[in-house]
Amino acid sequence: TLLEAALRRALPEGQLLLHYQAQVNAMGQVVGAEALLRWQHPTRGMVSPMQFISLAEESGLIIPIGGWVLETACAQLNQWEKMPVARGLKLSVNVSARQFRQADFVPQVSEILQRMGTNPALLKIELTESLVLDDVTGTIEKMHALKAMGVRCSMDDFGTGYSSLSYLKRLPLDQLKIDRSFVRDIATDEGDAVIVQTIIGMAHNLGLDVIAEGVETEAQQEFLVRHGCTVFQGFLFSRPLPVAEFESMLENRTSSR
Ligand code: G
Ligand code: G
Ligand code: MN
Ligand code: NA
Repeated sequence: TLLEAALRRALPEGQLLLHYQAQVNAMGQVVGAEALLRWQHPTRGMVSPMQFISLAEESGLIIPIGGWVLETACAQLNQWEKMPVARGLKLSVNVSARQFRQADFVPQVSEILQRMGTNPALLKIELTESLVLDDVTGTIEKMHALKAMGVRCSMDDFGTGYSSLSYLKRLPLDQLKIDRSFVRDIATDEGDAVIVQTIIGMAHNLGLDVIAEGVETEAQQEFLVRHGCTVFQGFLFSRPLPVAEFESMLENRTSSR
């Protein structure tokens, strides 16, 4: 297709970039960021990942693109380590099923970290429930290998898939990320409120960190804090930003404290 041909050129022509969305703790400090892929096309404008990630998966282009995302994330972490205002920030990277299923995914992550000289403890891989369910045993093995390397894993969009408790406890996860569809109506929908409380309790009982995504209002944050969730991501704090704006935001937040 036309879009596929254009996407094929995106990487060599330097049209891909990462935006960064802050992850904030209960004290309002930025403790990390999520890297979100953007495609700046010369005539189509900014193309959303919603429009091209599935195409990248089907065409196999996600393999080189996913490698570029990991390498760019590591380069960014290296930069941030040199900046007082950004030192120690963790960076979460979304990995698609097809990319994760590659036999050499773990060696590839290792190779990039080593070549870039990046501290593995600063990198977090976001996986989805459907990716895990594709091949539970294989996923567990790969997650153990990542953990041994010092890389952390987070379960993205948690609650939207079909995770069972029996294998959730077998996964060497570090974090559950509460899907924003549950956070949206947390203050008004009793069902969503119960689901969110249950996810937070489950995370704590399994010894996992928990982060809520899609936090847009003070009321949502207050509910989350009241129920023990202490890390947040959402428009209430910051939109996904180009790196220069992300860094300005860090400086402004730090100097105004
Ligand atoms: O920021 P937002 O609208 O842009 O992201 C839309 C979707 O694209 C989300 O589901 C997100 O997980 C996915 N996405 C964003 N960046 C990446 C990436 O680098 N790799 C993969 N596989 N998915 C991504
Ligand atoms: O699927 P994943 O969680 O990786 O994708 C993150 C998506 O959530 C991106 O599309 C990002 O732009 C979007 N997002 C981040 N914060 C908010 C928010 O507060 N509200 C809404 N509606 N979307 C958000
Ligand atoms: Mn994500
Ligand atoms: Na998500």
